[in-house]
Amino acid sequence: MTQSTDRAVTEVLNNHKGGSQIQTVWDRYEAQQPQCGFGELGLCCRHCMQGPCRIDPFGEGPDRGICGATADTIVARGLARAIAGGTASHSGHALHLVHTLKKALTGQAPDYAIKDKDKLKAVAARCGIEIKDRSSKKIALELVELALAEFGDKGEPLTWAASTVTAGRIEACDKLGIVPTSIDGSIAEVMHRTTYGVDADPINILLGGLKCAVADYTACHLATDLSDIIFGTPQPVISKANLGVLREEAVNIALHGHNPLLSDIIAQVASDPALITEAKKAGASEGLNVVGICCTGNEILMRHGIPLATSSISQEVAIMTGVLDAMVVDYQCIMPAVATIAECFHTKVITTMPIAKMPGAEHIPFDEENAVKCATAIIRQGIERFRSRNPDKICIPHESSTAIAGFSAEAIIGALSKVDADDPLKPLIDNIVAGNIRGICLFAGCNTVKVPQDYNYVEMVKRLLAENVLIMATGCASSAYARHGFMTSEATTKYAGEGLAAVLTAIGEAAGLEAPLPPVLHIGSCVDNPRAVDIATAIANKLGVDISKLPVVASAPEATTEKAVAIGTWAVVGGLPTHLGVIPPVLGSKLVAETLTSTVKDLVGGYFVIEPDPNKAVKALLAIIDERRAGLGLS
Ligand code: MSK
Repeated sequence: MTQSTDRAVTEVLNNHKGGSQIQTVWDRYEAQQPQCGFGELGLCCRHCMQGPCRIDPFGEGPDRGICGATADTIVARGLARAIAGGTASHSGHALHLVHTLKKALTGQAPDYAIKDKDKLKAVAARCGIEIKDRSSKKIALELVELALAEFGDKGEPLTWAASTVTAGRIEACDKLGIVPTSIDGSIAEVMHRTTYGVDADPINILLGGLKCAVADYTACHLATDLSDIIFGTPQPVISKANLGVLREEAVNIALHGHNPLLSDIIAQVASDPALITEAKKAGASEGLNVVGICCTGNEILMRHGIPLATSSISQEVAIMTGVLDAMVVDYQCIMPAVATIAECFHTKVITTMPIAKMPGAEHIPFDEENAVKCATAIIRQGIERFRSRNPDKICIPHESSTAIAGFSAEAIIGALSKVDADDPLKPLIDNIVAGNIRGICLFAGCNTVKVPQDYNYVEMVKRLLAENVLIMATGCASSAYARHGFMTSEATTKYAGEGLAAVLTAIGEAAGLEAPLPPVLHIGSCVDNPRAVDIATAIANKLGVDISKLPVVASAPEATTEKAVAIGTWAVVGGLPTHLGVIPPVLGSKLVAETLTSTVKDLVGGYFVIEPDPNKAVKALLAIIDERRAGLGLS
């Protein structure tokens, strides 16, 4: 199978100088074939030591596990646990930010501060905190306490969820009994109810999963808000994306993972003239070159314009260029294989978080109380490692695309306000009503070895843009579109339908760009998906309808992680029809599959569309958009 549609990735895979013993994610996938059919269908249960149990999907063998659990129960349990896993990741990410902001406010983490006071006030006001005549510090301290309460036993609906969605969403969740009152409590509840001998009702288990997904949304939104407060709310920025951003004459340091807490500080410290001089003295005539991988890459691209080297699935390939001097990782979506591949090159892999170590990597503990010192030490490791680079192993592809990123909800509203300062949403809504914008699609999620890298993303977006669907993207989806040149003004001219192109041109010119806005708006990392909900909620509230009525859909055509499962599930609860291009392990239960793709529609308005073929997926999404337009009385 073709590994990737990204020419830079295939160039390195075909020409790298690391030796024939190198195995990448695609080789290991081949080595795993054939994969377990029971696992693929979700019919394997290992929740107790009497197992593992497997249900025969053909009805010729066991139809129950040893405890008596049916296929429906086993599949529902597996899905709920995946949602809990994703939620735990986002909870940890968000809580880390809350603790750091608290330390900054109490003087324990002097390298952090409140960078965006307007965002602080806006978030605090939304959360019901008194703003008038109070200092930023007092407001922030109260916000921190409110945020901490979201993780514990709050006993009432979570503020970050309840204050950011339409009244209709709250009502729908209330009716189903899926309003969480604690982020971490929701995770614990799923783990409890899916352990041996607790919840055996598949529908009840699924409802627990939906509730946990709402907690995941809460954690994501909280993380986005706090990142913006501490590091600044992204604004449009022009940069480059793809492996061609690595430079032979510079010390190349890749920042990989998710949380901006370390990467943002490294991004700042990397412009220190003394460190640049050290790099030059080591022989790197172009000094330091910090690049991003995965969602840490998206965070520093959005806020600092730092080039994005590649996405999660091709993280090993960055090392195989032979010029990556250090790969610095925090947590999530980091393959342990990077340390193995690094043995074939000079790259130093540096882990930084106590919960995310890796055999073969060097661990430099990250300490927010000494963030700049820690970042400086890490950069020096990269400079030192540059000295042992082997010129015979260099294989840098030339491929890189211009990418305009930084479209936070505030940046989008800001651009629209240049068209109508009094009523910024009006131009967007007017054009949706007129059909110039047929609908909006949020692309989220990862890459997977099961699809040639980016293939589904690119195939789908070309067709949707031609049909005047405006695209927002996060996570590895945004990386795909950045690397394939969809985040440029030229892409609007090349791919957007007439109506969409006219709208993007008018906004771009009003905003002083003298060119159209890109047709794919990079709205952030995977934790930033709530930025799209903020836009949808604003549109829905202005129109006086629920989100579930809007011609807005979501797609994760190459989903991989448990985090993607959690995000997809809250998108459904949020009222968005959500396409998955990879079949999740639920087909072993007709009941669960039908509930997720059909029954849930009547309950929350959103539902999953499972379609591996990108062309059929586009047709399905366009039909849904048109159905929703008709529901609003729009042609
Ligand atoms: S990095 S969760 S592979 S989007 Fe956020 Fe990409 Fe998916 Fe990780």
